[in-house]
Amino acid sequence: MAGKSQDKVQQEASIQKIQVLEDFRWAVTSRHASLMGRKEVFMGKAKFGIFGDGKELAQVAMARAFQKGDFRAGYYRDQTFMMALGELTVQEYFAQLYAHTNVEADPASAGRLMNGHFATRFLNEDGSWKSLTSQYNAAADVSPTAAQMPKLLGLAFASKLFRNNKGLKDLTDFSVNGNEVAWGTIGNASTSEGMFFESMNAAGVLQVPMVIAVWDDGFGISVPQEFHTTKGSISEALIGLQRTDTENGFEILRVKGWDYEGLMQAFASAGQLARESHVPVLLHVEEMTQPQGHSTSGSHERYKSKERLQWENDWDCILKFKEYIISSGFATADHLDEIEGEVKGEVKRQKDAAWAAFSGEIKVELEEVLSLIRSTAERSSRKILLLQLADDLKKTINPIRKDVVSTVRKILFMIRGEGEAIKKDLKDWYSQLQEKNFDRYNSHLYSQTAAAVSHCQVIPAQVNENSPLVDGREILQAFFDFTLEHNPRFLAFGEDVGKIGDVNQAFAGLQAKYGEWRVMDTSIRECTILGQGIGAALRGLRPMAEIQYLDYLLYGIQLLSDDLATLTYRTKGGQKAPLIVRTRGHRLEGVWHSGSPMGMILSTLRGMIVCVPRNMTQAAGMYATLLQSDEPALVIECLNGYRLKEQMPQNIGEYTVPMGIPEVLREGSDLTVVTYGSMCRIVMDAAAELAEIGVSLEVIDVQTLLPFDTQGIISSSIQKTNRVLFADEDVPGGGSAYMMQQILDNQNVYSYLDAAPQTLAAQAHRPAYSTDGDYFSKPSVEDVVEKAYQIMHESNPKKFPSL
Ligand SMILES: Cc1ncc(C[n+]2csc(CCOP(=O)(O)OP(=O)(O)O)c2C)c(N)n1
Repeated sequence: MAGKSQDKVQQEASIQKIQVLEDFRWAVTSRHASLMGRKEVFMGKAKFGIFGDGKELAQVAMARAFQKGDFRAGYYRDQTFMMALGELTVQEYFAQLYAHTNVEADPASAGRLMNGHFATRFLNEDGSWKSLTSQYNAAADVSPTAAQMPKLLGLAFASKLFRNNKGLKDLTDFSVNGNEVAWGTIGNASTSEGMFFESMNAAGVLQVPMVIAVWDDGFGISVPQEFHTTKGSISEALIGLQRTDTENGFEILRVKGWDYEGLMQAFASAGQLARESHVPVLLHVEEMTQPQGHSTSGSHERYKSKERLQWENDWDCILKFKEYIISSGFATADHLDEIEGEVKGEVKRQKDAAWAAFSGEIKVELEEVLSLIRSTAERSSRKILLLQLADDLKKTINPIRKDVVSTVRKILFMIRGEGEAIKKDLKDWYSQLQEKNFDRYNSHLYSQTAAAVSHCQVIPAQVNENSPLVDGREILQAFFDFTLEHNPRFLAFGEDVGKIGDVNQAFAGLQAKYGEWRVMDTSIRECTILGQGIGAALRGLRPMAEIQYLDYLLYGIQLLSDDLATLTYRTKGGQKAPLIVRTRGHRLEGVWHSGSPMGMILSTLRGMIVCVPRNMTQAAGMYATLLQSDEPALVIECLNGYRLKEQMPQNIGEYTVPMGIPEVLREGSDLTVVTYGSMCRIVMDAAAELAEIGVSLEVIDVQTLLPFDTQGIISSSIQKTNRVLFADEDVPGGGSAYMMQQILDNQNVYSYLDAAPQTLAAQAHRPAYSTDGDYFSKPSVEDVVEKAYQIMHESNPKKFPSL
């Protein structure tokens, strides 16, 4: 084979030199951003700082291997990677440190997340998808250690689907033949988390293109490595995952965090292997440092020995990079100093620009309000006090919005007794500011796009006397069949979902009909089943992840709460993952198969839709609505409803059930009973019994708990009956208390009530086993009858004597 021409060799050397110096520029840019960032916190200009110093070199190598269409799911040290990709300017970096609430200033989180939480925008302003294959993608970070792992698995899983499911091949804005690699980063100590191990095992089983880089600096805050990991090394501990000639598994690579050439090679080969062959790779980057310690919360001199601190100085990756560049002849020490000098100046310039933009917005508000307070003071009897408050506000060093708003609120309270003409200007200004501040700090908990559930088209189910009575599960089966046929992006997976079509057979026969890439089994790992779903939904698919029983949602509730439920909020509409989580719960048998922990769900999953269908007809309609929308949801089917008979709607797959609209199941005049799920049948039975003694119940099925009765249907009912009971099978103070709070706080029913509003719930313990266990643990027909009767007795003891 002929050797390379002299020209070619020279050309390659010059490209290499340009690249090396570019990488050097990024590494020192990032380092100076870290150094200046820490000072900003200590000067009181930002609340907290966590930085990527000591991890720069590996990240420029990762950026070189990262391609358009790829995804990153990492953590708070990844600033160099983001900068080197061109997805984070220094100015944006500082804007986040200051908590600048502008999306243009901080595109990752609009000031909602503390610094070091990275994200790119996947969506246009109207919520439609950008072309993800034409851009670099970073899934929005979360703070809990290792919580990026399940989503990382899901992002990689999506590539697997795109490569193998031919029905997706036209979705070229989302994937080109599943060539996209999902790159993860994690700290060495965080690999101790269960989520890390669960994700690693799943990735090995699924053989997905996931490269997980462990940034190993020997500590987790103050705790040294030997306390974290068996054998003190995650790559040693995981050696059993290593693939062999005959078995699938992981490729495991080790490299030093200061070794530029080694890093470039390792990331390039990891990327290639994952991209081409869908082999997952663990890349253990050892001997990293943390020059400024963990964060601004304290000094690492408290827990690192003198020797360790000295070692960290000597093996600093930028120092080593400089040595490498000089010894390879790419640049002289003077040239590198010159570059670093320029970089430092540029970092400072961008930092100052970020501060000017951040503080400038607040200053405008401050100046406006000062002038308004002064003019209000001229008309007010509290003139001196108001001028004093204005003066104090003006003197505030580095004022923030709270200073402005809190002064205005104090003044408005102070002058509450004065005439409207005096207060008007300030009140009007404050009310406009409240709107702006709502948008800055409180918006986007739910979708604000045209695809929000509230905008979905309502199509009623069509049933008539000829509609056949079938088992509830057959209605779901018909719905899933229709959806698999008509919506190529839809897929379902979970424990026992594939071959047998789930434990209650709503997917029976559908894997055989549509294939293993549409309806699939997973191993027993609730958290990463949800991660698979989040990742696939982030990449434009419509996954349905099944949790076999509601009781086991606990294994995944942290992920749903920290990641999925906050996603739209924490990116201010920059990313979405409209995952549908399907599960079944409420009544069946015993401590772990009949739970109804709605309180837990309602307090942790704000940001998700929560549907509680009373039967499978309603469930199928809810799924249809959700698949039209861009919001993530949890749907809890009734465990005891799969064999109950329902009429098969003629337009299965097409009819929808609106979200947040309760249904009146029975009209009545004495007492409104608000309930949902399996309790609907029990309350309806109780209503029939009570009717015989002249008590007329109005029974309302709320249908969805989030959103909750957006049209005031319950208050209309209470206006008629003047009494209300909230009934469910959660613990006391759980779902029933939530429903009562929603009505009392939001629907102003107090003046219509003739009796105290009440709740009826299960016992505080989990339900005991078997039918008797259920009877003595959960509300029964008799419980509802007696409770409703008691309310009637209190209103009219003569007509309803005590029991
Ligand atoms: C679930 C969870 N537990 C604890 C913390 C607090 N915490 C933040 S970072 C950290 C140490 C992480 O160390 P490591 O994974 O080695 O990453 P490094 O910061 O060293 O890069 C801890 C304990 C957290 N964020 N999340």
